[in-house]
Amino acid sequence: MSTGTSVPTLPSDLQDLRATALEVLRGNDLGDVTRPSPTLYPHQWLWDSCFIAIGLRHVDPARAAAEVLSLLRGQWPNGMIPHVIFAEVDDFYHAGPQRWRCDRYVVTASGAQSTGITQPPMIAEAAVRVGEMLDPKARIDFYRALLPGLIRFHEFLHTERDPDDEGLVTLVHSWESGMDNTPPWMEATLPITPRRVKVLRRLGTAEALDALRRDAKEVPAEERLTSADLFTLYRVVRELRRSCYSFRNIRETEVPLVQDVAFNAILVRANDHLVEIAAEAGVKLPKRLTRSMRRCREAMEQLWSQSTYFSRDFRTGELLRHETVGGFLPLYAGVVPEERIDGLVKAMTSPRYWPRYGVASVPADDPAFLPRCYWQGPVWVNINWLLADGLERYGRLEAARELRANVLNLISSSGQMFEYYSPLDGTGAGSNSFSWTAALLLDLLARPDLPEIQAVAARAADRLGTTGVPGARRATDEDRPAAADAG
Ligand code: 2M8
Repeated sequence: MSTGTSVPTLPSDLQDLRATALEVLRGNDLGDVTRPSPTLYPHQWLWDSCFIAIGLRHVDPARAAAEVLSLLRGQWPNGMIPHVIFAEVDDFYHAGPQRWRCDRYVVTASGAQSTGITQPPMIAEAAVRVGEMLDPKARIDFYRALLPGLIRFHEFLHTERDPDDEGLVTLVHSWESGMDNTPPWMEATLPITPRRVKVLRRLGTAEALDALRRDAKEVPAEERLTSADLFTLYRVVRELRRSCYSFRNIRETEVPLVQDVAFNAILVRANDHLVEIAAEAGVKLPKRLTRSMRRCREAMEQLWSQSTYFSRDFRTGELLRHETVGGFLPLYAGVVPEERIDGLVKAMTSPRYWPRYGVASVPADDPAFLPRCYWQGPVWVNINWLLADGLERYGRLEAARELRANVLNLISSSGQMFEYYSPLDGTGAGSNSFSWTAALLLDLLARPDLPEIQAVAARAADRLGTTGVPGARRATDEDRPAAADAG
């Protein structure tokens, strides 16, 4: 990674924040891949690398392109790009290669070890963002290098994971959604709880399992999923392994099968980007794939009910009526009819999702809500990036700025790159020195409307009685250009 020259237009205090972000990325740099954090996540994760590339492009576009291309190293012969490609480090990760034993079934493109599941398909988004920073020749070369693998990945999702041609892609593990312990997923996973966990739960002694877990050595257990949930997720891995990671076998087991709303929304957007990438590289997409893309976009409508979007159970066809931030991601996909937009914006900025900071991963009035616990309440920077991007494309510039300003306030109040933040008091939680927080901060700081975002952040900080963003008061209403807000 290059040194990342300073950005001349940035106030000096934001330069410091930027320097911290760069330091985090440099510290997590493993060569041409970046790990999410130094201790808890020592390998390469699919969607993490994509968000990381979106930030890195502002510092070193060639390195960002390498980060995206490196995901192809893990590609399976069936087209799947795995959720984790294991680095050759001493394995202290709690769900390392020995839990998956995938090398018994497949050889990845590079021979690297991997998990047997995938993750939200952010690759095309990252590719387009990185492509914007490359000169035309380098961009076309990059797209051409990426396209064959990327097309096969999208084909895998639309065929292997949509075997009944319903339009929506089905996930086989909550880790595929990226939102590991989000309530609808944990509900769907309940039937496969191992017997010993059920017994311990019944006896009220499930914390006896705490001593057996590795992840809680890095981060306080109360900021992670419960041991009962974790051991249930390990059980799902065992079933997947026994099914040789083939959907045809998996569907015959008790493994939860979910048409995840956020994943499918990200796929719809990724498909749009794939069309753009292929057009620029002069590559024709297979007809069957373009048909699947269209059907996926149309099928998103089946996930809408009354006031939000939900995930759906693949086996029963029933919506999993448990609200989460995932229900807003169709905004990112661009599939929401105009008459629903203001209602969704109102909901995401209401005290349920924005008690003090937003947008929370689970509404604050949900019985499962825990402000500092992983995907059960905290604010995640990557999800807010996706939501702001969607809002902007719908012309809701003011709302997009609110989200970005809130993220800026959250990060700058501690000056550190946490994995997630409490929506109640803004404190950081989970792993520290977390790569996608750092990378998406770099992306935010490079935005041309940064002065406007700073002004919104300053107003929010005044309202909340907090210190707010360093340098924010330099961008007052007076010195900013006439706002062209449509939102
Ligand atoms: C978290 O998930 C991993 C399993 O994939 C874990 O807890 O060990 C999630 O937040 C996921 O979305 C993220 O990609 C990963 C690495 O940051 O960590």
